[in-house]
Amino acid sequence: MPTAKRDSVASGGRLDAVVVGAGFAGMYLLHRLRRAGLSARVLEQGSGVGGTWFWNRYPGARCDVESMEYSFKFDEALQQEWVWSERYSEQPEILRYLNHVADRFDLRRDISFETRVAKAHFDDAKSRWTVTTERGDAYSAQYVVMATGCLSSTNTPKFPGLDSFAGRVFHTGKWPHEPVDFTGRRVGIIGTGSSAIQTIPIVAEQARHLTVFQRTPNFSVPAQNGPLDPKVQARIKARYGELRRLGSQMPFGFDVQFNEKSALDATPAERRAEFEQRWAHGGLPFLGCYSDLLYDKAANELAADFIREKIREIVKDPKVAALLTPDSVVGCKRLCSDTGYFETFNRSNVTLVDVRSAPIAEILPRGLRTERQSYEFDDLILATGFDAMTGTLLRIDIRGVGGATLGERWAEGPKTYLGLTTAGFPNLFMMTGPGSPSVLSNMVVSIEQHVEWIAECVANLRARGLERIEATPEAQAAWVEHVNEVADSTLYPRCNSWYLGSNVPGKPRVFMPYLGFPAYVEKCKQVVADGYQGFRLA
Ligand code: NA7
Repeated sequence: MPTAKRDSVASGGRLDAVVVGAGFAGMYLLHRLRRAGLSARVLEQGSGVGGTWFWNRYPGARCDVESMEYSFKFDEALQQEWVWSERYSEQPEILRYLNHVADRFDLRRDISFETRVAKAHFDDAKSRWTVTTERGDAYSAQYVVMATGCLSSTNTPKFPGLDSFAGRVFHTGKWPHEPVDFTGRRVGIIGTGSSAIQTIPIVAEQARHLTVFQRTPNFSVPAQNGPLDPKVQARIKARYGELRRLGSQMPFGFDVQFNEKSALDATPAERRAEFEQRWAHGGLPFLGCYSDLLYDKAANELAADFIREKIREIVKDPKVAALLTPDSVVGCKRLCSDTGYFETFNRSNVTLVDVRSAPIAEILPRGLRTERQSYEFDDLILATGFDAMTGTLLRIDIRGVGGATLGERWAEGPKTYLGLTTAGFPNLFMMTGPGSPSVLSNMVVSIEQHVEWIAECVANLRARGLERIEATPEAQAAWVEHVNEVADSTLYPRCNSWYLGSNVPGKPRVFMPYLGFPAYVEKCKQVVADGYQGFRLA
């Protein structure tokens, strides 16, 4: 992996664009901007490419979108040559893929690694941004694109005594690069979200004892992962373009086939058959079992009951099964996709502790104390999630017109136009920002759509001799209202989730992603067709 070096464009260098982040988004954007003839530099805090897949190295980390879809489609040769080994790829394979992409398109020469951005300030008179790194290097750029990822700022709750813990502490979202061995160790894990659900079965196999501290049980469906048959892969590749197109026409931008029927119109036997078939198929497509699953509480409850029954069938101890059974809405938090999660609680070396009825009071040097009792362990895993979607953007000191900070503008929650731009911050783009489908879609598909929209926009401005694009406050207000209306028509706002920011104390409760990839793409196209409607160009 390349190491940090002060590069020649820093300290006064002028660029067309600075891109923050070298994950899927920053990498493809760099490629497209270069192709459009722009000088661009990517600033990346990690020592390598990969973003999410660079940091989330915890055992069992895996994508919940199938490999054949969770990959770039922009280059035919790339999508034909890369061979995936499993239906759902594990983190190391996705990271290898992204390193391959970096080599293939010679991206590294325009990426500064181990470079954390501290500030991005807009100079109104010059219509340029100055981006300053924590090392103090400054870049002057006409455009800044925040390709900082939706789940890139980890959330570590302020547990009293955390610093006093004498053993090793890990966060799933910032896992060490060296392999971590839990053999013979007593391990405690806090959290039962997606990351925990993936890592618990693996850690349980290694550890002497694993204690799982659960505040809220989660719905999870087996991933039904396995090796990807080369014949299946070849068949997909033979009509890749067509399949990708079909995927992008679906609500989540990938192959989640939605049954058009209402769960309430089906007979109990039909419903059972549908749920069983979805369970056997595995993973997120379970959400497509009925058209009203995400809209009607009664319909949702039928699917919820099916999963609850499965949990009771799998988990032998009825008390443990009851604790693992969610009472919330299926899909309201991101549905988890697992390999042997519920089965893990049948192991004699795994204990489940409910920290909803007795919250964690403090971390002790050799374990933790809940309001009920103390537990001992040698290593602590925090699977406590992320300050999602806005966390990383707000940690950077971003100042737009008149020196207004993004933090001030977003004090009551993020406000964007199309999740791509925000009023008062000209020539600043966000990749998969709040108000875009982002985390409610196949991220790679959403990323490609945003990259292509931004690259086309910048080329369009240049061709017309324009220097500046900025969302109007009116277009932004209308978009924010629309995003909320769409969310309010669903069951998503009915539970606490990181989609709503409710996992981070003090964060405004606002539903951040936009539901409906195809409608969103149409809107973005229409905005362009109408001469960048909702934007002020100069
Ligand atoms: P999540 O889904 O936000 O899960 C975090 C977990 O940590 C969740 O079970 C939380 O319980 C728990 N948590 C957080 N704070 C506390 C405190 N203070 N006490 C006890 N438990 C706590 O993050 P993940 O990393 O698992 O997944 C994020 C996304 O990454 C996922 O949706 C996929 O898209 C990939 P809570 O539910 O808040 O009660």
